Amino acid sequence: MNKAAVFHRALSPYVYKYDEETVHIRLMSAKGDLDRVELVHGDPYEWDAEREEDRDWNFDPDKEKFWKTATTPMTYSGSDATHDYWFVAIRPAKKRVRYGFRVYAGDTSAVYTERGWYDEVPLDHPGYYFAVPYMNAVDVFDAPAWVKDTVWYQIFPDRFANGDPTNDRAGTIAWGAEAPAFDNHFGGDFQGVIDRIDYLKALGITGIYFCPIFVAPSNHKYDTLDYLQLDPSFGTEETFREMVQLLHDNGIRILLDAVFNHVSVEHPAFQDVMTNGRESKYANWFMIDEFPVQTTPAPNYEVFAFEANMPKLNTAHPDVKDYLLKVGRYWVEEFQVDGWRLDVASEVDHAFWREFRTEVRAANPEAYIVGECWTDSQEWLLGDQFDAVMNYGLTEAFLTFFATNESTASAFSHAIVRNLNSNSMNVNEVMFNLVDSHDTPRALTRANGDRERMKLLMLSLLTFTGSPVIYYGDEIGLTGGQDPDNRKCMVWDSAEQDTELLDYIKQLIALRKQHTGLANASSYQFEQVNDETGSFVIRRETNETTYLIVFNNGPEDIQIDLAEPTIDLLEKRHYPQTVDVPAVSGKILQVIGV
Ligand code: ARE
Ligand code: CA
Repeated sequence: MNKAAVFHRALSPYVYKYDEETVHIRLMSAKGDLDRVELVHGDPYEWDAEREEDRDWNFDPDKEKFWKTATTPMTYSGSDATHDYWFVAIRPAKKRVRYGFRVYAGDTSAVYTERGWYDEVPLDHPGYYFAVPYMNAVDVFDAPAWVKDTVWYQIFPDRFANGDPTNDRAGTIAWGAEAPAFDNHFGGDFQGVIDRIDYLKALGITGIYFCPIFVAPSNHKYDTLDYLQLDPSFGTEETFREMVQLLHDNGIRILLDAVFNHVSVEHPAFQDVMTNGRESKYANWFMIDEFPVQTTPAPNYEVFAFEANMPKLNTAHPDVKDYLLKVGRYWVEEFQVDGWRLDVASEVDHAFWREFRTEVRAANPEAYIVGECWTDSQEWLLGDQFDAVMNYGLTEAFLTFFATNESTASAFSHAIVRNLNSNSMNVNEVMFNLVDSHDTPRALTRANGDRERMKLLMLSLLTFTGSPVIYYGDEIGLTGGQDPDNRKCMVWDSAEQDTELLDYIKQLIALRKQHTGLANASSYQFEQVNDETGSFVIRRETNETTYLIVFNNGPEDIQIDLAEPTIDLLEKRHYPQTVDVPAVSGKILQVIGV
């Protein structure tokens, strides 16, 4: 037994309140070390019945006492490269629980508590154990439920559709006439989205994430000049309002991009500091090393990355907070925007994000808040800041397996299990899951243009737990390397579109909407993982439905024998007990339920 590897902390994602009645508890252990794990748990104030008269709030080491405990088996929920994960959900009668773990390896067992290891369950006092002291309803993670059922579409506004050439800025290039560059514009706008509503409805997406739309000098608009003004090349407030209304009327939600880490060097506040130096009333809006401010040869103030044209805002300053919180509220209140994607979120302070959540949720209690964090994001996902993050941790696992076929089925399963166990299930269910974006090469390019690999990648994304995102153009076979090549103009000539890929993705989106179990099931279980054939089966279960999704990532056509536990389920639906899965393809089997 490898006790050193057994790990639990009394905090998310190892223990958390899944809902007002339910506590989820996880334990990690060395891969293959433990045969089974039991949760030992009880009410911290409840003693064994026969000893009731002994009830004594003060611990009396001389008195023999018996704390009342129960035992509940934990389930093995998967492994990554080095650890096994164990899970249990319990519903404490009095919304409080003390708990520990009895672990078994071969013919040995031991009890792991907050105070360390014991041979037997220490019954003299619950004080030894990990605790959920009390489950206050307001502390339960409250992401908006509509996100689970949303299929997102990310639009880079300048490149989706040019519906109104009259708002094109000087120098705008004819649609698709040149390769995208860091400084060229193609005239995409809100009218273009309005004109293409039938395309979006036919695709089946139910949410659009717009890259920044506020006035800014660049073509990407991540260098904001005024958060309360739409960029005129995208259209007027009236057209924006018309677009929002039309999208909402068609069941499509809207997410805007909040770029609060920094502004443009041309922002009036920064320009005032450049002119008036220390005397400027905005001097403390930024982090200036010394005056006078200089932008060359290197900025003497904090910036995003090394970008002198992106001075970092001091979001701890009360005036900056007021300014930005007003923005966060304004677009939700005035235009019914459904939420925010937060740019460079992990570099802005937590205190600001806590106030931001309060402000935005006051304006719309159902607003979705998703941060751009590329690494472990636990400290933003405790329920007081973000609902989710852009799940780039998953992106690389998906691409290196399905797109480039560089990793094995077991390595893929390890990466997914690790990702799912690094966040609470509440977060996993509303994660913003993407295979590419305006900041990465396109998935089809990573797949070297292989449409079958792209289809398998989309099958995985669209049957995964959480909220899937399609980057505009991926559905019709757009390619592109690193920024700016990944921001080509959308292709509207169907003769130039990969209509087979488009039809396949439309079917997947329709399936996901028809079978809510694929969107809402919290379980995501790997079975039959086979590195020789590059195949595995995913089991997803809700109370009334079980889905098996079979994947064959390898070059050979194969047959997958659905393992024993599945066959009895299969009998109920008379599905074949073996499934033929051609090379580089997958299938969704609904084995029971409606
Ligand atoms: C572009 C080029 C740069 C070039 C610059 C010159 O990419 O190489 O130096 O132009 O002007 C926006 C534009 C970009 C532009 C950038 C800077 O969209 O086209 O760069 O501004 O001018 C990290 C951050 C993450 C950030 C990415 C870009 O963590 O927050 O870098 N993403 C957001 C937006 C971007 C936007 C900005 C930030 C700035 O989504 O579109 O860029 O507001 C690893 C790391 C990540 C890293 C990621 C990508 O995975 O873990 O931390 O993201 O690589 O580089
Ligand atoms: Ca235009």
